[in-house]
Amino acid sequence: KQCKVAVVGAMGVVGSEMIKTLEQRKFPLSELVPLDTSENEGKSVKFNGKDVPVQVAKKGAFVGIDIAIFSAGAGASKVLAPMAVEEGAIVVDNSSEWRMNPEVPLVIPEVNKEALREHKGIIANPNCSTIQMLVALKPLHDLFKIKRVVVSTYQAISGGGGPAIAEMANQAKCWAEGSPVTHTVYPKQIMFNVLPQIDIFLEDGYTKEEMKMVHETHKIMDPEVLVCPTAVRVPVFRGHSESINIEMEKPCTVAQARDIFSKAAGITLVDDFTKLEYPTPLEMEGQDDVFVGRLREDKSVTNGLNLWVVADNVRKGAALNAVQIAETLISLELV
Ligand code: 2RA
Repeated sequence: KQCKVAVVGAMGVVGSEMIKTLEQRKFPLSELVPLDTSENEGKSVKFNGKDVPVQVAKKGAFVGIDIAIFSAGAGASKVLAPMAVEEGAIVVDNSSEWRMNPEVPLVIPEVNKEALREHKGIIANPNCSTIQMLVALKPLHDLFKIKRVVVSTYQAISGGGGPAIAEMANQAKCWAEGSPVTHTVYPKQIMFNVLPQIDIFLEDGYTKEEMKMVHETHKIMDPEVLVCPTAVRVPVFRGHSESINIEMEKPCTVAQARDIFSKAAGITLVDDFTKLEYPTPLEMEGQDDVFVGRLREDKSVTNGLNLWVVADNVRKGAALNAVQIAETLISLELV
């Protein structure tokens, strides 16, 4: 089936990556409709070598659209996603707006694609840090049942979009020139620094980003898995890394885990410390897979394992996962 696909937020970091991903994966498109705010009207995006004009995302823009992939922020999704559904489109939304709505499937195709069958028009794309963690953990959970996860993230600034990328680039420029280094996007200087805060703090001292990892794991994989997260912003442009410690019900050796990861969908194992082989965000940038390495037995608990998981947050953490959801809707004949 050929689909008419709209990308909402087409001029943003993730929207641009979505368009690139649709092109690279040869998505069965009858037409691409890039949508954005009125400020971007008149601009165009490149798709398959042609300039496609950007239209305004507003009432009426979704008539005739089969699938609308949104990455325009929660505020825009709240208003525009129901409008798009009313006009006949299926929405795949990358914002946080609909993720925990019980009527909305929250999907990582490698983990829970069957949830798509329950959709009522809107499907949510999980948060980047949850996506790469669960792609890695699902094959182990299926075989050994994970009881508890302790995760610390090392998240790239591109998770904050274009202004965050510009802020760190500008900080590097100012530092090199000897000018004062300022910040407005992040609460403190990010260049040469590490910030243990992503998104706002909640009353109990956890951040919203941390609690997304807890709630989304429960919705997507298993409500019984205990998750203890710490989310940290690091001065990396692209690619989130995660140090993950798990406790399982059944024993799993490092050799078994390596074998499972080497066969799992969407995962590349990079794990040979004798050759200094482990994944890093710089090396994995632009790639589709979730990369797993540094596998070690946790000798301090029964059935414990440590792993290091890296993925391109703009790609698998956002654009690619959304495009894969759209591809799966077609393969399951849900469009
Ligand atoms: C971040 N989780 O990395 C966000 C992006 N969705 O800031």
